[in-house]
Amino acid sequence: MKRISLTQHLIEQQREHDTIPAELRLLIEVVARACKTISHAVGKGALGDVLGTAHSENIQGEIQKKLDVISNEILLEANEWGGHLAAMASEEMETIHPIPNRYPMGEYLLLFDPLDGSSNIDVNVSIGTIFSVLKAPEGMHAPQEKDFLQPGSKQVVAGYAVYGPQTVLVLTTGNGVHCFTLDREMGSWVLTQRDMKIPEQTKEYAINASNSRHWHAPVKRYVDELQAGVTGVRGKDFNMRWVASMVADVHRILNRGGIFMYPADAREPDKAGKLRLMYEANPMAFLVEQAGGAATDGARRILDIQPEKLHQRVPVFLGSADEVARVTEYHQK
Ligand code: P6P
Repeated sequence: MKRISLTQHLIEQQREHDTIPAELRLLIEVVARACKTISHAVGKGALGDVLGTAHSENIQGEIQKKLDVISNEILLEANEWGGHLAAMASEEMETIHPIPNRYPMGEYLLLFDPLDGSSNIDVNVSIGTIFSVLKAPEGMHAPQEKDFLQPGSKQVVAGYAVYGPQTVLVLTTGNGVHCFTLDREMGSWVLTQRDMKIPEQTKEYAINASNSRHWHAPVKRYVDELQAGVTGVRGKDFNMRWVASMVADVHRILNRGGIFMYPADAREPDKAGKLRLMYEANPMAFLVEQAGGAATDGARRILDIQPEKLHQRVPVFLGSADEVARVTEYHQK
């Protein structure tokens, strides 16, 4: 594949599809640069005094790791001066973050999980950044939470970075899913996979199986059938993976197929699973659908869900289209 930079790719996409105006290209390049900075910080590990907890809690009531806070700051600082955003929202911040008055306000809203998979930080397992871009409502002057509450189908950009053996950036602007690998010597993002596609069939599933006694019947039935393998109705054996970093599991699925599940379960009946709609499920659903896969909450297409709260959670079933259709059908029965 001809090795082109992120900038050249975005300009070529703009020429071909007219979907990436200059302000949006700037936004993507600024976020990509911030992911480079986060990758650098993550890569220091114990040498950089970045491991361990920050002795603070986030809105989710989760203890923040130092790198959660550092990554959040990196994204805020990188994006607030550029004039391309009206406001930002993050898993690590209770309320939205309007652009300070000293900077011009743009027409986009940026949402992110600055460092997803925090339980893996201190043990050197892949983690990542997830981000989503919406357009600010017409005529909006002072951004409020309600301006962010748009269904995932309104996203104009979604992407993630994985800080793993390689640092990769996976991006969609609505015309396919493309992967860039960080060339650390040059400090540049290089296009390494164009138009990623998820196989409709798979032999791999991802779920935290330690919760199986809490699963509702449709999930229990679906996973039991996978585990029965050739001896059961599926007639073939399956393999299981669970990284406990959504970005790593989704990246594997985009590369070789699979189904990722984080269902609601009986542990907390009024809690709709663990993952957040606005900055985890929605961006990943946009990417997965653009790669020919599917993403539902067990009943509805994730991208059709009308959000009610910025940090609301949602059950997630995403990946190979045939498997998502099957487990979703089981929920209808
Ligand atoms: P569990 C990471 O904390 C995360 O939000 C996702 O990245 C990941 O898929 C999930 O939670 C892991 O959850 O319950 O297995 O630790």
